[in-house]
Amino acid sequence: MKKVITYGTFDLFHYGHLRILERARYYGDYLIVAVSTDEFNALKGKICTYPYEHRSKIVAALKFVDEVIPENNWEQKIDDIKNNGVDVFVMGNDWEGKFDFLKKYCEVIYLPRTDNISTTQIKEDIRK
Ligand code: C2G
Repeated sequence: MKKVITYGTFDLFHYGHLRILERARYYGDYLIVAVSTDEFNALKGKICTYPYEHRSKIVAALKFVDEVIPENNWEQKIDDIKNNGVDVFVMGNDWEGKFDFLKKYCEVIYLPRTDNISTTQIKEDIRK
């Protein structure tokens, strides 16, 4: 079984999130999504609208997501890849090159982001 992993906050879940997860899934047969905990988001300087419990359940409900794990820190990716037998690491290309150090452990793929949508944009739209 070819296993894929991807990471993210997935706050105010939107179509861009859906597309990256759907595309990631089809690089293998099993998709693990590591969702950033509220504590880790604070480290990333992100204040989430939805708590981890909600963000992780929304992602877990998607038919092409097989497993959700917490992302607690920047350092866990190598262990996640080794411990879960991951073959492919996928991220949106706003991260292009940032995770090339993982190429020693698995395939690293950056996919084009979905244009004109972001959690930040949604928050601004709601404020109008
Ligand atoms: N994304 C996308 N298109 C958008 C918005 C986001 O393809 N319009 C992708 C991002 O490139 C990322 C994923 O959706 O691969 C999740 O995005 P965020 O929730 O913003 O996650 P981020 O803050 O980038 O956290 O260790 C990695 C971090 O956890 C990534």
